[in-house]
Amino acid sequence: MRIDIITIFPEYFRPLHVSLLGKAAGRGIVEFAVHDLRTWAHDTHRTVDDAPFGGGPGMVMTPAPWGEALHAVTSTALPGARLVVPTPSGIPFRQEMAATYAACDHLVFACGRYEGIDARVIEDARTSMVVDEVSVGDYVLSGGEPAALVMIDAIGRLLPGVLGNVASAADDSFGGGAGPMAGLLEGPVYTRPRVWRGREVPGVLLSGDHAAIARWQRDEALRRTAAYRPDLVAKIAADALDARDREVLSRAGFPLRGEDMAH
Ligand code: 6GU
Repeated sequence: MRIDIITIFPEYFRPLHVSLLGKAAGRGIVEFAVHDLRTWAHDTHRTVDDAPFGGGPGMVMTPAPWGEALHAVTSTALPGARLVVPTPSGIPFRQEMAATYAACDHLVFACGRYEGIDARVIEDARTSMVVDEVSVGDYVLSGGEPAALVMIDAIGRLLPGVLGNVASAADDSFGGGAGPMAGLLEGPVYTRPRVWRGREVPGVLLSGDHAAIARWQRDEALRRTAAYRPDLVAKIAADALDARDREVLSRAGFPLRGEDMAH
């Protein structure tokens, strides 16, 4: 996979050379190219922003440098290249979108600062490629750079050969797909020592009883999801909850729907 990033802060992307993504890049699984937007700003001050038409606070990124930058970067685009524009007013970035992007050969991230990029840049880009305006959560960051890093990390770890254990992606919170833990947050995990500061690892995990372990892990996942993300529990299909699931949720004080009780 090729990932181009256009930004006024190229140094922001140094973390791409670290850890899992750095190793994937070293092995040729992903190739990163970070471009300084100011390369395409031609006045003496290399200006990339201006006051917004219509008034208001902050500055808007001007269209000319972006137009040239996107032309330069996409002139060598691979077929099916997609443009991702991080913005708090975009569609929510979710695990399924990370999986969709991980199946692409070429992604271009256009990182805006200030109050955003002149809207005509996105309109114009849409005439030649698929463009997604994407948000990483309901809070405001000072620019698209940290959001792009978050998305690239989520995408990169899904690329074939990046994760050591192929099963580990399917086990993640949100990664369950059609698996038994689909739609649930992952519960707690433990390792040696068996006792630490007087706290014991739950006995069932040492029992060797794989069915009991799986059931306990599902109970914990249900409890955690009910406590932290009741919106996710509400999204689970009624027929995906067995009697024990409903008992665990009910004891956790989670209000069960009529259709859940019918099963
Ligand atoms: Cl993608 N960009 C910015 N600037 N803020 C955000 C965001 C993106 N997602 C959530 N907040």
